[in-house]
Amino acid sequence: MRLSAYFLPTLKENPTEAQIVSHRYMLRAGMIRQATSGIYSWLPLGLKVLRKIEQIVREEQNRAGALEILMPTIQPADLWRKSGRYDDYGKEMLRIQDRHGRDMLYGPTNEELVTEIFANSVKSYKDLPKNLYHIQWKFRDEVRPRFGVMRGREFFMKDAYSFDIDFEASKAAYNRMFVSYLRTFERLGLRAIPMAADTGPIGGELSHEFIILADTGESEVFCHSDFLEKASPSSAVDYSSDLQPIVDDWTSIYAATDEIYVQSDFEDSVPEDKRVQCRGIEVGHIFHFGTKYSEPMGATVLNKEGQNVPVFMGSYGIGVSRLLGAIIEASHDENGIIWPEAVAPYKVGLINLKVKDEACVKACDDLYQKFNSAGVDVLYDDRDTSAGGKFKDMDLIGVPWQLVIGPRGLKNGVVELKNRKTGEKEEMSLEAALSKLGL
Ligand code: 5CA
Repeated sequence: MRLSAYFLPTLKENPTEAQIVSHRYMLRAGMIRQATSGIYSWLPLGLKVLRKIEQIVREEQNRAGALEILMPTIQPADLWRKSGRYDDYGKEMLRIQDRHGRDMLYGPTNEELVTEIFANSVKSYKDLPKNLYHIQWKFRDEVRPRFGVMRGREFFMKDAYSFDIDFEASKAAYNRMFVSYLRTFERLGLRAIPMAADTGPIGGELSHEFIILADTGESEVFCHSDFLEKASPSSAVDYSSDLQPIVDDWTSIYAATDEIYVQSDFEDSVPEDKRVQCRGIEVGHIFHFGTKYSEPMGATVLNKEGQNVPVFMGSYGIGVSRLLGAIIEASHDENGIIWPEAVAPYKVGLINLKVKDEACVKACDDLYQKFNSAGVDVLYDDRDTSAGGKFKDMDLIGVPWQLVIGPRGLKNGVVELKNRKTGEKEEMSLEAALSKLGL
């Protein structure tokens, strides 16, 4: 992408409404704009990262055997009356009426709708297990929307729903999602810690929140420092095998949010020098809730004995749009964002220091062509602006590599390659720079 043709409305000043660094940088880097409280438009740079995160989440869901569907954002209220949650959900639910006066709502989550889809189509234990997921916008009329995409009112969520014949099978489904979450967050360059958690309005008896440690997080958390060094399951993990040992390994050491934290348990199970007490951002939440929805909504199947039984269910959420904020909170410096390569909007920022110099233009245009043909995402700063401004913008938007082309360097046959994360700058031949960038 040529910057001269892009839409990247960066801001020099810190927007006053943004209290935390990720919100500030997302506004300053021209990634999002607020439409109204807790509701955002996604500009090209923000949308590109959102899509990259979404794709990693999708790949790991598919790998774990979940099947992608797409349910609507608007749902009929009657479905929620059936489960008994229409009144329980309170003011957080955005209620709407259509032109015929029928009650509708903008979905805050999808247990009811997916249970109905399942109930209408699956009749036998032979069709189980099933796990259906979608990645769709949700709306919750939060009391205090804040911190940009971290706590929005409209936000993008991956939600998966598992259906099984009994508790044992349902626990195996829960374990598959547990392991796939560890892998997903690892691929996103994050260390997310599974913590025993409260189930809130979703309900159920077994639940883990996946939490990233960060000062700006909304929850207070307590855990063992060993979590910070633990290796995540590899891509070779076999989802058809028994995953209980992996789940046991990740749940045998202490980690809890303040909602269920018990001081004496923490102190008894974690040596003093290993105790971590800090704040965290919830990026995922998984629940097992048995027959809480299948029973009232009539989601039953015939079991081996020919009896009709309600299915055991779980639901599994990842805050896809929240993850942008969480990644920035975990990876930034005073100059801007530092994207992990897996989710970076562009891998290389190509900076032409002098757009009036023919040799520079030719060298940059050639390079731009090369990157594009090799399928390397490149952002080419071909604007007629100051070098200082170009460096600042490139640092702010956090592209992992900056390749700087100037007239003096070209004369000496060298270019400059900067690593955004380490800040290291190196002069080298163009060939050497390209080979470092995988070309
Ligand atoms: N139905 C279940 C699981 S599918 C559910 O809704 N779980 S949840 O309420 O915990 O939400 C799942 C994830 O969405 C959370 O872990 C969080 O990362 C994200 N999330 C929840 N509320 C918001 C919000 N207001 N803004 C941004 N992300 C949110």
